[in-house]
Amino acid sequence: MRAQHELLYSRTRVKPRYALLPLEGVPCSRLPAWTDTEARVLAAPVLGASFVEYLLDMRAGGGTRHEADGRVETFVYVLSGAARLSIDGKRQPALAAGGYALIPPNAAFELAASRATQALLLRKVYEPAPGIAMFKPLVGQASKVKGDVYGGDAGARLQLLIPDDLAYDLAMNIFTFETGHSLPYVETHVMEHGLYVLQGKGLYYLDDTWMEVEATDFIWMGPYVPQSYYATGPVASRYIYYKNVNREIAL
Ligand code: UGY
Ligand code: MN
Repeated sequence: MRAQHELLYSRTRVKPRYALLPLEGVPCSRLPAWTDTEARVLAAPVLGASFVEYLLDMRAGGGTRHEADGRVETFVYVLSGAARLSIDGKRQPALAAGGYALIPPNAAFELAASRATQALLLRKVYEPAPGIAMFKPLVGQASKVKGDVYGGDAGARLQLLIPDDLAYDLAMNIFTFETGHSLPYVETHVMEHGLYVLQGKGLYYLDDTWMEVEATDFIWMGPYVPQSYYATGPVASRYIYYKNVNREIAL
């Protein structure tokens, strides 16, 4: 928010095939299924995305109780704080910063913040595939996931939070770039991204324009939007992003 005597300006860009949403421009709302929680809707079908992504701020004791609907899968990633998670009534390891879970559409879950907690939450209609069984719930911690050298550049590392397995129809990855390192080319692909910058800053190439981005920015990239990234420092930059994978393209 700017003081009344300051000019208004914004890096926000909303285009038909991509959007850059600096957090300061996204107001909070509340959701019926979440108590003591403020939600910012980062991506939604009305934007052009085929998934929903929220940034959630839960007060201590806030959270949700979710019944399985057999249709929508949920990914949660804790940015700060700590939360208790149960899946189908079974207590899971507590989720602290970097803790995450992927819950299949046929499972119920409860999430409760033990103290003030910020988390990203993504919801997507699960796409079944012939001969592929439904995956089991997955709970992990990002700091325990190995970072692979990307494109032969040790200054660019990729962590796959969800195993590279046909059972999953989505990827959630964390990219870490040392200052001055970049994606090796301008990518153009059918998959979408919902991307949240965790740390640092850089330049994102979206469609045909370089744009400055920094920690807490969200980017939606629709199918086939040309994209690339340079980390500009002074600290390494990291972002977490969603990608739909492993399924035939519907006709
Ligand atoms: O996995 C990806 O498509 C990734 N390289 N894209 C991105 O970081 N914009
Ligand atoms: Mn990409």
